[in-house]
Amino acid sequence: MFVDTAKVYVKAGKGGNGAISFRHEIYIPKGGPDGGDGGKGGDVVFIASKDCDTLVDFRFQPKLIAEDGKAGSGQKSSGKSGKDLLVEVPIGTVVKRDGEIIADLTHDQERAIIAHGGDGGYGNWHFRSSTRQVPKIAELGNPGEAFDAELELKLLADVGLVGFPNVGKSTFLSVVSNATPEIADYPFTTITPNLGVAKVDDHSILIADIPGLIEGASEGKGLGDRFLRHVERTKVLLHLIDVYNEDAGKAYADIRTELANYSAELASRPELVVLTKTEGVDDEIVKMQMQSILERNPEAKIMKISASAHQGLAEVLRELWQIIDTTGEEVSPEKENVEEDIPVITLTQSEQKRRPRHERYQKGDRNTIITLDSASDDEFDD
Ligand SMILES: Nc1nc2c(ncn2[C@@H]2O[C@H](COP(=O)(O)OP(=O)(O)OP(=O)(O)O)[C@@H](O)[C@H]2O)c(=O)[nH]1
Ligand SMILES: [Mg+2]
Repeated sequence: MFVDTAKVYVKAGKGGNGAISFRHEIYIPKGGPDGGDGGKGGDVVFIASKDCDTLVDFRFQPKLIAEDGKAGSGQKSSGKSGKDLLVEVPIGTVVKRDGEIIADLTHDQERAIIAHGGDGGYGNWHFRSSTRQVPKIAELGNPGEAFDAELELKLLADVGLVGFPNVGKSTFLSVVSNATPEIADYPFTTITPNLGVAKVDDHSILIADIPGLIEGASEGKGLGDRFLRHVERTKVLLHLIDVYNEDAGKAYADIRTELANYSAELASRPELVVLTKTEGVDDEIVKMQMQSILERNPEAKIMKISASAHQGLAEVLRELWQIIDTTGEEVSPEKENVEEDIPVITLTQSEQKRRPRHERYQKGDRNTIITLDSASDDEFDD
């Protein structure tokens, strides 16, 4: 099952509590405090993996909970840190918290900490001083971050195939790449996106095939525009139009309208237009259809192919490579946002954010100090 959105509850581990303990040793009647620190709670970490291609697992496992840190103990022993929970997600997974992007995993094995584990609390050993020789206080561990994370898969590819149903998008993908999409002579054969790698000269081009669009897709007609998210992050759109269409110009304009309704950014993506199924079609008809598209967009770059007769394919791939090559950096608006104004959660940043615990304690902004009222004075051998 191809699932491209999911909601999961993530909960990082709680930090372990600091210990309140005093040395008990024979011949040392007044053993000092020796309560160790609590261990850090485990993080929930996402790892992008090329072996994972859908978010379906999250439907069955909607709670991701990392291990708590262990409490400290006597003899200044620190508690063990909780284990991080490592979760594989498909490449192209965008993670949001309250609608804001907190991670965007675009490369194989890229990692992001989604929920940070809480710090462990200091044990009483840290609170000794010349005036406080019997510190009966220790810190509680901090809770780990916990929230509902929204996951969205947006495929990353060089080329996105768009067009009406049945124009030959999947056939094109199947003849130029290693992909084996379903192909049939009826609309909406493709109901989930397919990826394939095409090779031309010495270049590899990653192509995403999505279900066909129809007029009104942006209002939910047909399969709607929900699959357009999978071509949102491609560098070039390959717009396929059936040469047998009554009016190729209108077909072109209708799909352009749907793209524009979905996103202005997507509509301004570099584009190559291709007339399909042209084997055995009179050159005059091909020309007329091209002319009709040019009337809608005089700038359109139009080529013709026949996937079944393997005509014009290398030319189209070469042209696509040219555009990809001159487009430069990956088109990934969301990613740019992440870098510009949304703090990416990484270990280093989060660690920077954390003030040393003794500082927090001195500023008195922490109310998680536990006192050991119940710890009687016989803890401390008077
Ligand atoms: N004659 C001819 N038929 C083709 C060519 N390419 C595709 N077809 C036929 O067109 C029909 C639709 O092809 P698909 O590749 O499934 O079309 P699609 O655009 O992926 O369709 P959806 O997934 O429904 O959006 C099939 O019957 C194909 O065999 C071609 O070059 N020539
Ligand atoms: Mg298809």
